[in-house]
Amino acid sequence: MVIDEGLRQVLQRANRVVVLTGAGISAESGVPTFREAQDGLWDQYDPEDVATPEAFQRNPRRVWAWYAHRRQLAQEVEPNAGHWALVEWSRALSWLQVVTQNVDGLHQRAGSEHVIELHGNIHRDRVFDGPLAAEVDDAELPRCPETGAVLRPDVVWFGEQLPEGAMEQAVAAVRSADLMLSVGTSAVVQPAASLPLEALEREIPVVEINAEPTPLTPVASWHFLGSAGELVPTLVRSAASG
Ligand code: BV8
Repeated sequence: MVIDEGLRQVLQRANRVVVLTGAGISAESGVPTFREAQDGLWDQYDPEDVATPEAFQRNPRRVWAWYAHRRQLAQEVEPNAGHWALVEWSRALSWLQVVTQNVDGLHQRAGSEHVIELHGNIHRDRVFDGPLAAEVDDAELPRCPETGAVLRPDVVWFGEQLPEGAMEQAVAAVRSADLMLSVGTSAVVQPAASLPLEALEREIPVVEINAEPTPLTPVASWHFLGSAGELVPTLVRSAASG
């Protein structure tokens, strides 16, 4: 990772940093990325088949099996050097705001505070407020102990609104930042993917760290191809080197 003079200056002057993260920052903890989560056991389903309200309405048992599998994985792993480096950096700044698309809760486990979870959290459940398809046998489904209502994972599915206020908070953080990072995301899912573009429109530098090029790569102020677990700590060390 070659950090040129321009980036070194930006890192050293940075005081208010927003970091957008995706599945790539959790990959080295052993959590399959969202795309990989469709491999192995799940390669026969595409996200539209298991991560939409319609999929749950039609086949809640199958959707629960996928989320229970991923919840178990997320419970068994630990944060990695990428998560930890953001916590360390936050201590040297006025503030560092993590805005994550991940539902695994690893940023919080590493010690990041006030994390904005744009797509919810796989460790939480909430009541499913739609009707289930008539033919569904809902006998085995998890239910709210108080009301008996069918529960669903508290994540945002495709076609669903983000949690109340999440995007507003994220946009506000971007607008008052002096540096933004995009780490480990394929940068295609909206509206999360619009956040780095909002920064660039306001001439706030955006640094991308990802294992492969994305639609953000050509417009990012700097981009580094590689692993978050290695490159994020290197970037943080450069910022702290004064
Ligand atoms: C909404 C939670 C509005 C669930 C997720 C056409 C055009 C534009 C938009 C749309 C469209 N059609 C539909 C839409 C809207 C849709 C969307 O954006 N679709 C995309 C596919 C085009 N968006 C929505 O539906 C959103 N809601 O728009 O509502 C609305 C308006 C009115 C009325 C109602 C609604 C909701 C989207 C949220 C969906 N939920 N997750 C769950 O997790 O099960 S999305 C899920 O996939 C993730 O959360 C993440 O956001 C997204 C992409 O995943 P990534 O995190 O980027 O992971 P991915 O695997 O893709 O990439 C990982 C990257 O890391 C890779 O690039 C890889 O190279 C890299 N990597 C791997 N290892 C490493 C690494 N990098 C560094 N180091 C490593 N070690």
